[in-house]
Amino acid sequence: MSILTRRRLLRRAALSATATAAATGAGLAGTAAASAALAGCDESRDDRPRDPRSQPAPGGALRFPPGFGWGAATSAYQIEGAAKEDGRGESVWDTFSRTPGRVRNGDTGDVAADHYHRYVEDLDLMRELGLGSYRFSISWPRVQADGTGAPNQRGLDFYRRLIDGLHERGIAPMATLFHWDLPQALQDRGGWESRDVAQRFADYADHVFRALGDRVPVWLTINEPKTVVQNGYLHGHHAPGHRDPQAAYLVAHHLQLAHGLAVRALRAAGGDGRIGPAFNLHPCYPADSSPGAAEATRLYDGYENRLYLDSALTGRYPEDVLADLGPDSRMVRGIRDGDLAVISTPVDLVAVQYYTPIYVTAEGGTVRRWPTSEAEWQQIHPDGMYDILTRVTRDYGPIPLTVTENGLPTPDTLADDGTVDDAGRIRFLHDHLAAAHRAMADGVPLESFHVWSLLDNFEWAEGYDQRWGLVYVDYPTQRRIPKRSAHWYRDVIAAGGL
Ligand code: GCO
Repeated sequence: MSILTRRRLLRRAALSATATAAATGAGLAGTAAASAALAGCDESRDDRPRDPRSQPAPGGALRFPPGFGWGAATSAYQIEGAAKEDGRGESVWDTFSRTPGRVRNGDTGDVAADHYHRYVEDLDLMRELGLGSYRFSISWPRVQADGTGAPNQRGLDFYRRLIDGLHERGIAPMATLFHWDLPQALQDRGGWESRDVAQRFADYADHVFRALGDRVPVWLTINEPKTVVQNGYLHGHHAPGHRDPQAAYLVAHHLQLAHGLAVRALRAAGGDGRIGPAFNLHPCYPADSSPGAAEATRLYDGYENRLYLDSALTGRYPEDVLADLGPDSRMVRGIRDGDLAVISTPVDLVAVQYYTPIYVTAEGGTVRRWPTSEAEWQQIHPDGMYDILTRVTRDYGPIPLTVTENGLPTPDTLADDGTVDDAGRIRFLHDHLAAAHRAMADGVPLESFHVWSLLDNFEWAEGYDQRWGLVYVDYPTQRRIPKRSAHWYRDVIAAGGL
């Protein structure tokens, strides 16, 4: 399967198959392929969220170990707003979201959940939930408006206040250095296609470590490099909106390189902070029992998972993926001596983000096996959480793991009595936490779990249409209303289990 064929086989495949085929005309079946994939859905195996009255009660059988990190996650561009304040520069997402037709309803992150101004209220919400860990991201263009040079003190001060507020409330900060908001000035210089941007990232990371390194126990380098590769450079429905497979995999290499350089920067800066990558991993299963499906699934898994895991944890890119890309691909030509040693600089933990499995046909297409959430790329399959966690431990050894994202969008509405009943989220989280617990019982060193997301927020190309939060945000007033799932999660945390 060549790289061009691969273009339809990627994350959020059903969503993007039509766009990709339209963009390339590369012999893809396009809409027909997407419909055929959807037709493969086995509706008889329905684990759709069930009757809210049968929700499992907290305090039951599944205990998590003392000290387990009960958390929630967000990212800067999705919640902060304050797009032009305190010296913040433009990011690729400012550019992308302001480009007509790129984001649903023309939504942007200009205001988002206004967290930049309401962070104290949000910290108090976290305390009320009983969170032990909060994963957020630092906005590169707040720290360096154009991605280079001296850091912007006002930008760093915001994160210092946030981090101090977490400590005051007994919540451990977990900071992601890059959650997709590349300074636009760096994009103008080639973005992640430019090897130099990896070095710029290391310099930015160094500034952040020196300013905040004494107060952040866990750092994550790059959030979901795969999504930048696939959504940003293959399908074009995320910033910077390119559709260029050759560029995409060169970008993958540079993102991995940037990760390794940032790990080295933390070590050089000293201190006790731990660091690791944040990968969205997808368990890949053959859609049927044919040998062809097994073979196609293996390569698919290479692109989805091993490309990132192997390079960071074993210092090798998977041979099958390199062979598929070909020796003349921009990525393979872009790998220099010593790069893999940098990329595989030892890390302290690996962050796993799990949302959906993928079922692969002998032709290299995908089929749907489980009901989806409002996000049509997301099949609800809690066992996938067990499978991906146990697989990482089996294949890469007993490195500590954290789940840094897991969640779903639900059609939440604010009722007249002021409540938001998101029963589907409770069922989903219950079942995924139970699967994580099972993985731990089978030896996975999982230390924490973060629900995506703390707050409703800007869901990238979907704008504000999808609500992923434990806490409802009434955007016109910016009022926060904890959903039923927030109350449930609070009780789970208090009970130490399900
Ligand atoms: C991602 C990101 C988050 C998303 C979440 C829901 O995985 O795409 O890390 O920013 O909002 O995953 O799609």
